[in-house]
Amino acid sequence: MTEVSFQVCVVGLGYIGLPTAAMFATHGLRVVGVDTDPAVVVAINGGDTHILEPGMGALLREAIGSGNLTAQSEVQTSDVYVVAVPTPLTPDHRPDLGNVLAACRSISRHLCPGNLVVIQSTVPPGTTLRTIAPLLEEYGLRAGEDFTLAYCPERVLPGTILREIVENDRTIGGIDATSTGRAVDLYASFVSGSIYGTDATTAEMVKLSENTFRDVNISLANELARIASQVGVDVWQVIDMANRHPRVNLHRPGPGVGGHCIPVDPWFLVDAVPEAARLIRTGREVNDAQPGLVVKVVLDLLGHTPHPKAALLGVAYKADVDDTRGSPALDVIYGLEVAGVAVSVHDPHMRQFMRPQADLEQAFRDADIAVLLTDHREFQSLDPYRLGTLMRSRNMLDTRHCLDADRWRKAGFHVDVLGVGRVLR
Ligand code: SAJ
Repeated sequence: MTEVSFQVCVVGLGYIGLPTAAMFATHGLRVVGVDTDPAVVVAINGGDTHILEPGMGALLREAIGSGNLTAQSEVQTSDVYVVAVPTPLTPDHRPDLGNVLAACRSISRHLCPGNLVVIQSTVPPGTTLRTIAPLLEEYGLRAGEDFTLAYCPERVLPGTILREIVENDRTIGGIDATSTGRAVDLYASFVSGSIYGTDATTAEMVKLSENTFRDVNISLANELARIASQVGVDVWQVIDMANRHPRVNLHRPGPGVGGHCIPVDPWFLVDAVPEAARLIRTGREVNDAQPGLVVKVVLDLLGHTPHPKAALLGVAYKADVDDTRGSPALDVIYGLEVAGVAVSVHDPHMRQFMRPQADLEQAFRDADIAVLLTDHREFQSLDPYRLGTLMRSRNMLDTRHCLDADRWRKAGFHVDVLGVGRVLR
């Protein structure tokens, strides 16, 4: 019998895996976290978090200080294995399960009778039962008989992860009732929310349905913005008033849908059952077209300005985070630069970005237009009078309905707001 040094092995130490590993460790379990990035392993063992999440540093130091958490680059023999690795899309919008399958192959070599394996990564419906179980059985153990296997999706919101990872209700689905029960007991070690047991495929579908609900509803808001622009009404006032209805919850239009979940997960359903997932595919296409519409509006506003320059406010995919993964701002930058517009980017939340960042005044200096792409809270207190004096012409396009347009207009700006008075085709 192989000596078991750890109770839980968490494979993947990203924005889900690291908080999860630290939670298990600070609730009395001996945990080894595994990551393929040596820099991540070194940082975590030194108590330094690479995940910029409020409270993560303190939780990690508590976990490391307790002696219950260590990070390594290889899977270690444990009682429980948790897979929390990314599942991105291929260029043709197919699920890329490479990381999950590699993690499961590493685990299968260590599997012993009585072990539990939990998949947290977002996967297409049926993956745990039909793809992962057989892969884990390659050394002869039988899923459900020799080891238990369950799917436990995560639904934390970046920025509030450490509260939500404990308080959110959870869905956990096993390949059989015993697997469900064992996984529920594991997460009950730190989860205060209600835990709902089901089967693995249902749990996979629950996760995908949550994010697809959001993506489709954002696409509805974006389509209403286009219609409102052409009808000649203010979509933000329409949404605000429609949401006074006790059962209406229209989402918010924007320059597109970013992050590495909302724009990704719906494609898992489209890929699984393409002939049925028509609305879901259309929603994705509507949202993916938003950055191009923003570029078109900016170019319209710039007209024939010689050597135009745009100041972009915000590059993160959503307010008050420092993450640009899938950010629509990246598409806007590309589209403007391809059209010959010089672009300077200012984002107070970005510590490191793929291009030199301008400070606020550098960004606005000699600009012909400012485009707000991310509604970071800092932008609401910008001084239009000071910034206006730096610009060549005072144009502002607010794609998030974030600014006080009247205040900017009083400072001499021509202000356009996405979905208000500007025809979005
Ligand atoms: N967005 C809009 N309009 C809206 C809401 C969002 O344009 O009304 C945009 C945001 O600006 C952003 C993108 O959509 O670019 C995604 O934003 P988000 O608020 O959905 O945030 P995420 O992706 O960080 O978190 C989502 C959450 N899922 C749901 O709310 C159903 C979170 O609970 C999940 O855990 C997370 O995806 C995930 O990792 O799956």
